[in-house]
Amino acid sequence: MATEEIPGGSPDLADQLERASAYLHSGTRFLVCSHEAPDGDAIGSTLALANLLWDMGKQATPYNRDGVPYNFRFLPGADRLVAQPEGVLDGIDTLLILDCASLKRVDSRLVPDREKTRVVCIDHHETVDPNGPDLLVLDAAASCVGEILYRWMHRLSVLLSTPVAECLYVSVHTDTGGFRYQNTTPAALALASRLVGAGVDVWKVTSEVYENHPPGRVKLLSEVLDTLHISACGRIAFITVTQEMYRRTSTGPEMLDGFINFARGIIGVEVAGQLRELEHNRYRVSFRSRGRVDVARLAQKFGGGGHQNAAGCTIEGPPAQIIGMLTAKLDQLLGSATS
Ligand SMILES: [Mn+2]
Repeated sequence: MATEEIPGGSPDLADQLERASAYLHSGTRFLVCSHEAPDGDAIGSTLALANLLWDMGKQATPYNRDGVPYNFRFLPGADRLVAQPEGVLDGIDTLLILDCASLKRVDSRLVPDREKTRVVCIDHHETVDPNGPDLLVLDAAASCVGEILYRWMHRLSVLLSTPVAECLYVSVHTDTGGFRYQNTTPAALALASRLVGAGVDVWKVTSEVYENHPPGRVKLLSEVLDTLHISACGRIAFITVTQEMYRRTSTGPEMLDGFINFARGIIGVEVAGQLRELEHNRYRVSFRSRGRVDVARLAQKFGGGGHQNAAGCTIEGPPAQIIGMLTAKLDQLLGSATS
């Protein structure tokens, strides 16, 4: 069915999408990719755009170094997503990077020949890589990258198929936390309405995404919740995930989605952190803020980035030391936030 206008969308975005359309029309072989450890917006937008390109008769390869998480494998095109970097850039004239603006976060093993390959980033995060793409389409007001893609489709006057609508629905539903977060804007809800109108079976999609877990995930959750550490002031909570826990529960990092919300959902907690062991004494730290503390700024101090309410970085050291150090820094930030 035809797309319909949704509220919002800046003149800047319209201009950037116009330029992106020129890349789309002149390109013939596309690689569509997103950040490592993909979430629903990363996979949803990657597959929405791949399906759209296939519908347009283009050659397109969806790529993610970590593959498709188990709960998004039902999405149309998920079986065609490539997770091995060897040869994926061969013959590619246009590289489309979604939901992040840095090739480093996609896969450092992918090194495009910038003479032959045009790089377009479509993102809604405010942290931007200085070694930029040829074109950056950035709308920090967009609820998800899927929303930007929908606006793009509207400009292109392409039809919205049910498979593309399903992928976009996963983008907007997951990135708004099931329409709970601040980014649940009139545009996000209008987009959802259009997508359901285009044939998305809501319960089919949401039960696949949210109620389709292997038993190991629940056992892992039980172990992770045992590590809950709440600061003396009660406003900062951390959970820790180790490689040993994956081994005991036959799981992996792809099973962690949403665990941090248990820490954030505690009365009085302002900031939750999750330490995920990458290797001995090296942890990926994710932050979730209830709003007053800008965790993207904290993450940036450690070379990471993200949004005000959700950000991450990598820190070396034993967990107790990392938690102690971050708790002290967050105590300061919370002090200044309350004064
Ligand atoms: Mn996103």
